[in-house]
Order: sequence, then structure tokens, then C-alpha cells
Amino acid sequence: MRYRNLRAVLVASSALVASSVLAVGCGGSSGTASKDGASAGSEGSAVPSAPASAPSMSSTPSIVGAASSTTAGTSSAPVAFVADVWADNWFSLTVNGVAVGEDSVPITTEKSFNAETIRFTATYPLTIAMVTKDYRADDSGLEYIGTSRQQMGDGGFIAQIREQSSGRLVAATGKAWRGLVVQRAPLDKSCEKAAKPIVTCRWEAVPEPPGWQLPGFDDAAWTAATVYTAAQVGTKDGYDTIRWGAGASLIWTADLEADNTILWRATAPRPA
Ligand SMILES: [Ca+2]
Ligand SMILES: [Ca+2]
Repeated sequence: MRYRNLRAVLVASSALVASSVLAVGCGGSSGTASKDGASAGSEGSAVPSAPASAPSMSSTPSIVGAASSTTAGTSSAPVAFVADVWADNWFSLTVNGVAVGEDSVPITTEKSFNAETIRFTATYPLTIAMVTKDYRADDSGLEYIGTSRQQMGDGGFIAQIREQSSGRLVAATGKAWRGLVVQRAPLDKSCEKAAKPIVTCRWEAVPEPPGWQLPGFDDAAWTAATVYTAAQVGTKDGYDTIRWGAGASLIWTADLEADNTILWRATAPRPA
């Protein structure tokens, strides 16, 4: 349902994307294209994903990927996968154009740190598309607004995908992942302690490019991920409950604080 709405929005906004127009805000809260809860977590058109309020994504029924499948045993036979994700603060996961899961704790939750395990079925090669969001109370990009803790929150996330039967790690966050920032705030970090950050702070937003989650999308212009240590990200609740593969790294863009909503793409070929 939301997917169809999103597609309509994307079609309508394609002209903006083509000309790389940025929506830049200053004061007021309208005019951004990526408000929390409005643009992310798109759902597949064929099979709905579990609701965001589900207690655990591990109970999500398997969803067959969008890529065509044929008789089992051929190179395009469906394979069962297990994805582990820990995000500061929220994520959604799409594989081969099908939404397979998202963080069960809504982005509207101020302190949200939890790991998720998502099971799905798809065919190689995997086109992995994720939305990650650092929490912000409003478009100013700040959190704990009006309290002594008012600040720029920071992001960071880690993800890995294993074949369910073999346990092989076939995809994991690292330098090869490419990101596109669609909400950045505040643009001037000196507004961090402003009395009215929504008035003082400036931000910018860009629409999600049409089809960015699909295999054929060209992400050559996107930015390579920056790898961070657990200390830099400040990993916490849930992070230590997952056994992360040696190849899985915490990533974000170059700015952990101001880059709040980011689209990510990665591909995983069938392992040799
Ligand atoms: Ca955060
Ligand atoms: Ca932030």
C-alpha cells in the first residue's frame, strides 16, 4: 500500500532528481522530502513485510525475492538467507527490490538501539538496498531539544547476510557499500545549543531517486562508506548479542552527526 504511494511520489519527483535539486530548509518544518516515517520502509508490491510493530523480525515469514526463479538446483534457484542488522537508530532492508524487513522499533523512539534478525528467500546476485536513519527530533537534526542534553545525535550501523543452510557470509557492511544522504541537518553545527533549533538550524533534503532499490540502478555517483570502530559509533544494546563476521564493519557516511537519513546499496554475487 505504502509502496504504491511511494512510487507515485517518486514518479512525481523524478524531474527534481534528474536536476539534483536540493530542498534546503531554514525555519519551519515543511518542505523536506524525507521526513521520518514518510519515505522509508517501502513495502514490496507482491508480498507485504511484517508490520514495524512486530515484536521480532525473526518471526517474519520467508518472502521470495523479486528476481525470477526457476527449478531448484539451477543458478537462479531461491536461497534462504538470514540477515543481522544493528542500527543507530533505524533501518529498512530491501533485497532484489522486495522489502524483507525493517527495524521493529520506530524511528520516532528517541533512544532506539536493538539488533534485528531477518529471514528471507532470494536469488543471486543479491541487490541489497537499505535505508538508515539517525534519530532527530525534528528537521533541525537535533535530539533532546529543550533539555540540558540537547545535541546532534550520531548514527552508524552494521549488517551481515548469511546463507541459512551453509552459514556462509555472503554480504556485510564495509567500504564497498555506497551511500546517498537524503537528509542532512544541521548544516551549521554551531546551532547545536540554539534556544529554538527549528528556527536557527538549517537542513537539506533530497528525494529518493526512483528505482534506487532495484538491481539495474546506477549508484556510481554515490559515496563509498566510511568504516568506524565500535567506540566511534558508541555501540550499545543489541550489538553484542550478534556474532558479527570478520568481514562486517560498522559504517556510515563521513559525517556521523549531520548525515541523518542515508540510502545504501551493495551487491552480493553467488559465492564461488
Ligand atoms: Ca543516534
Ligand atoms: Ca544526527
